[in-house]
Amino acid sequence: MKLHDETQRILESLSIADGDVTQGLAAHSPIDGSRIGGVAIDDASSTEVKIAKAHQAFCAWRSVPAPRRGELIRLFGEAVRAHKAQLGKLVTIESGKILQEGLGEVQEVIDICDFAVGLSRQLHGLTIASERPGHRMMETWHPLGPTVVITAFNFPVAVWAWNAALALVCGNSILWKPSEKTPLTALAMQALFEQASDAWGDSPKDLNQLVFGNRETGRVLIEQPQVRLVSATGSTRMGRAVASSLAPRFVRTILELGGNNAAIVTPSADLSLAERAILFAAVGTAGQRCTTLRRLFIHRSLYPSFLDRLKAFYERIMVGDPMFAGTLIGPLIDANAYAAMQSALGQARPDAHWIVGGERVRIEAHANGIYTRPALVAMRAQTDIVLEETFAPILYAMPYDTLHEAIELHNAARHGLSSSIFSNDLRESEWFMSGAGSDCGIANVNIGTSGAEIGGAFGGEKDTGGGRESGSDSWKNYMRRATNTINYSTQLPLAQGIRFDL
Ligand code: UN1
Repeated sequence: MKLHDETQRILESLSIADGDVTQGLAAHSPIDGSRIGGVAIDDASSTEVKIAKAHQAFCAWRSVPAPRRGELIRLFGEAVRAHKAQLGKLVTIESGKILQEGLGEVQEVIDICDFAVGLSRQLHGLTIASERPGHRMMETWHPLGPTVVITAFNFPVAVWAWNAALALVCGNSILWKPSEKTPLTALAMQALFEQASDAWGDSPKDLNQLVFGNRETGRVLIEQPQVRLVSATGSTRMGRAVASSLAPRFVRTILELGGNNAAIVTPSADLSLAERAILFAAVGTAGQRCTTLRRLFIHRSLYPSFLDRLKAFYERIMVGDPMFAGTLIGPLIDANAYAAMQSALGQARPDAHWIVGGERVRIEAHANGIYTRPALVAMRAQTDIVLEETFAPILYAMPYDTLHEAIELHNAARHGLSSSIFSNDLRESEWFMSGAGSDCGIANVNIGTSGAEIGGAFGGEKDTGGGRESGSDSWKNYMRRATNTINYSTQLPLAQGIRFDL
């Protein structure tokens, strides 16, 4: 069946009638470059109307008890669970990631819903000892306001869900601007969300609204005074523009702006475990995850032999149609990604011992899909191009002599998202995770840089933007904190012992 028909069949099974609009934003599949549907686009005035509706929805939703808000997310999560197979396929068709990863992404949506449901009964603050007799201090957490969520093509549904599931149980309303490259998976999520809202009962309308458009729509979206939080995933350039336009109004941001993630392979590493972990992290999702492994520091004693092992995998790993069971690498998102990859390899070449892979793969049935072999580059040193994040499957490998040197090289990147060490030496792994070790938001031992679970806080430092989403106490980003001091005595003692007698 043609991808267009298959896509429309999935959308119909989710009761979506408007996934094939011809005027507006066209959706294409990177599998073969063909048009698979289209959505209507928002202009400045329709975006403003949506923001006003989001504000209204927020004003009603913030007074609904949090566990009741959690019930909506439970219903939504159940709906996603029931449709996991179709949704996983849709993610694969629209983003090009292999079916296993498409299904994994949908599972990530289900997982964060489960997490958010539990959380809806645990939005708790502290009680704090007061220095004044007959007084009590406490913290309460309140809904923050309409929340804008901007997501990228590579995780078209999970990253929205990390934000939306939490923000909704926290009492906020959502305006979601998906990537222009993946509008149909967003339509699917929206349809299931609306079905869950109907099943919930009298939930306010417009709790989650989609905004389709271009950069201009994005600008309108973040310039409205009602918006209190913007959570954006994408390039550092985009994040910098968002942050600087919001700073004068002190609108809160959660920024997740990519990474130039690295791993260190030490002499004590379990090499067969390391090579599998490195491969998944470096070539999974065709190198198009924020958490993709892009730099590898190998102890000099292992440098040639371990690289040879990796090279053998690179030479035989299967690139092709992401729907086929044996495929491990699907297409790149578009021709720009391939051009960026070629340009990076060209810049690396003079400083490389050798490069394996990187060439275009022609898939006969999908002549217009952009497929490439992943590239492994044995570098002489960490040059400027290695310090750039190129959103493609390129892994630069470099030797190191001491762990101190490896950590310095590791932390030299501008980004600070994810990192790993492969070591069975307790001293080395603890050093790597310590304050003097990796400067990233994620520091792993004996697993790769990608594929984080939803239970931990996700995000990183420096050019990654500093935001934290998903698990742990990330929910606090979606709420405002009030400190309450209650005097239950008949006296009025002042703090700091100040006397102010009338
Ligand atoms: C991203 O690439 O923006 O840790 C998110 C991972 C996934 C999420 C990646 N759970 O690789």
